[in-house]
Amino acid sequence: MIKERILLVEDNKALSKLITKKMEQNLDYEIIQAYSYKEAEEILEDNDDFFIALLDLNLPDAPNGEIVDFVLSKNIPPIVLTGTLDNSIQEEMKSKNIIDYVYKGNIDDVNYIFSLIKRLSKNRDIKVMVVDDSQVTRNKIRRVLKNQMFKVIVAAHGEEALNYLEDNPDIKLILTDYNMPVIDGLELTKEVRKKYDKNQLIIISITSSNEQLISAKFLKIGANDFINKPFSDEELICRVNNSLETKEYLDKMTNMAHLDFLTGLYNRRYFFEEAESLHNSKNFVVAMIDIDNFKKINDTYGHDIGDEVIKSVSKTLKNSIKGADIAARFGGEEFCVVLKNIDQKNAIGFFLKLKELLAKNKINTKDGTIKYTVSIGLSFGDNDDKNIDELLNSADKALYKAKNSGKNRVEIA
Ligand code: GH3
Ligand code: MG
Ligand code: MG
Repeated sequence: MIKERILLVEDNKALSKLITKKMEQNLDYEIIQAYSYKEAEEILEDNDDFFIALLDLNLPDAPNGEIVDFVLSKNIPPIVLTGTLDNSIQEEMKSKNIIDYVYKGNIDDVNYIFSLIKRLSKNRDIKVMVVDDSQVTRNKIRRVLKNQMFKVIVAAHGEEALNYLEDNPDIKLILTDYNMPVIDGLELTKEVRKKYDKNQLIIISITSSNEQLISAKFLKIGANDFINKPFSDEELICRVNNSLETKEYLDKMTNMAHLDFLTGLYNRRYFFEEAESLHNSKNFVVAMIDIDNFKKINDTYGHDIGDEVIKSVSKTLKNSIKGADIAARFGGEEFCVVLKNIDQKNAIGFFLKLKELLAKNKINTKDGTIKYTVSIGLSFGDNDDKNIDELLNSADKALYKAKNSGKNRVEIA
């Protein structure tokens, strides 16, 4: 895959090299360096497809930040680097559609750029809805968020917001005003919380500083945070980023608690949580899969090669299932797969093919490549009979039958 590119225009070659080196170590972007306005011009003439640009305000052939307008005219969002903290320049830059204004004083500031770029790459996939009856405020917030690369939807009141949310269930964050016609911010928050909890959808309320009681009320009914009016662009961005980072951290923790460490498949505990929903499905199949003679693989080639075999099974499982199907590692070299909405004939076909696919996998060892086989036991369910424990039990019995009939087989309970 071709890497996206970042343009770095900086005449201090030592700093440019340092930033480039650190960025290439930390981020998955190709960095194109220019040391002057003219060089940047030539590069962009050739190809102006850049994710962002990092721009020094003071270049030998463009001493007053001319590069910023030039890059903006090419629709590339800029991060401005500056050696001075001069207020008037800062104010002038803030009126432009730049991502951020970074003082390049020391290594911490350079590190800040990396975290900013990582944030921006995530923001591109995040939908934010701004709900405010004032068009001026709406547009101001939209502009700030767009400069941070968010996908932004605006709504003029709570009812409109609820309609948009219905059509865009992937909205991750709502910024809402309090006073609005039809449905106000509090009502909106209450409605949204009926469907989405605090970790699924972030709500930040925007209230006037004389409405402290309202802010508290927002928090009590489930807003994640609030911002007092008037607020600076920076405060808005920081509040939004903080909430998103908390959410991402929690998502990661939840994910880790659900996944098996070695394979990234669901773990046994999470499998049972997921299996709860099975009583809503018709026609599903439960398969217990166990690697044949695995102990021998471990004994002959070592535990690490054993782990490689386990990972290779997992990879094939992940690639073979789709949508709502579940694949979990139950422990050791034992796996469970549930396929939903499938009839018995197709299910048997699927697992016979899976068995063949697994038998083709090759594992490289220092003593040459090795292959392995699996045995599979199946049991079938639909919504009105057996619970998951019973189904697992019969799949286990079928597996036992497969092992006793010579292994490398699919058996049915
Ligand atoms: P069968 O064909 O009847 O399934 O025999 P088997 O040798 O595959 O099964 P058995 O249950 O006798 O041995 C499984 C072995 O798997 C024993 C255990 O040490 C090993 N094992 C369990 N977990 C792991 C793991 O995470 N990594 C590795 N490498 N080995 C593991
Ligand atoms: Mg085994
Ligand atoms: Mg076993």
